[in-house]
Amino acid sequence: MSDKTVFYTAAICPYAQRADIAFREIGLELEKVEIDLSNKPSWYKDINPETKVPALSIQGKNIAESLVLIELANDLKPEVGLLPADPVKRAQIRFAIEYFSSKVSSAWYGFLRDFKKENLQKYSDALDAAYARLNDLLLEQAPTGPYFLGTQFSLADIAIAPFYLRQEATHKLLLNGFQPESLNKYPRVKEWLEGISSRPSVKESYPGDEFINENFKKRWGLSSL
Ligand SMILES: N[C@@H](CCC(=O)N[C@@H](CS)C(=O)NCC(=O)O)C(=O)O
Repeated sequence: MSDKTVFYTAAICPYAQRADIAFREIGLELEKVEIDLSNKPSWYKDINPETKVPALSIQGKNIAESLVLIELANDLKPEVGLLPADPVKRAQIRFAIEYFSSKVSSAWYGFLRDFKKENLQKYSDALDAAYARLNDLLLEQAPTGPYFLGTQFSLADIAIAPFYLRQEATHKLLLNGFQPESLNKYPRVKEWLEGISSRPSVKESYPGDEFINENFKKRWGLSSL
């Protein structure tokens, strides 16, 4: 097995973008291989038997799963500070990642699966409830952002940004710029979501709203509401 570091990714995939951001943040030198998810090469199962992206070949080993890979990025270069040393803060970061995924992203996926105007209010209510809680979590860390911890960019921002960007893309292009009420109610949440969206590693690893929407429209058969 070669000692080359190879990152297997796909532009559409938010999980893969998590790893991409983390590798950029630590300045990991790697070769990038784009996997066509609609026509996966047969050799890819030797890299990741689950045949999902992201995966990384490093030091002759193959590692998969986005949350494992962003933790690996932190472990390779702890001095960058993507995860602070304090065990309680580390737990709070991991909790925020899990919370966003189970409350915000799952409400969004649920809405996409049954994409109708009459479901918008329920979706909006779910976002408002989640952002109220996230506001508390953010204020517990720091009174201002732009990041989850305040000024230090961390794994919480890395794990959440790719999902937020894709959600926003659908809000802008398929929901006529819809925004949940809570974003105006909680300036710390708004500042945080803007802060993570404009981080260079996040912007540079994002393929753009149009690309995401075209792909979603094809995959989910969506059109603007
Ligand atoms: N739990 C995995 C999820 C990765 C995942 O679902 N990747 C999707 C693309 S976004 C994939 O590779 N799908 C291909 C397939 O399921 O065949 C992670 O966090 O890395």
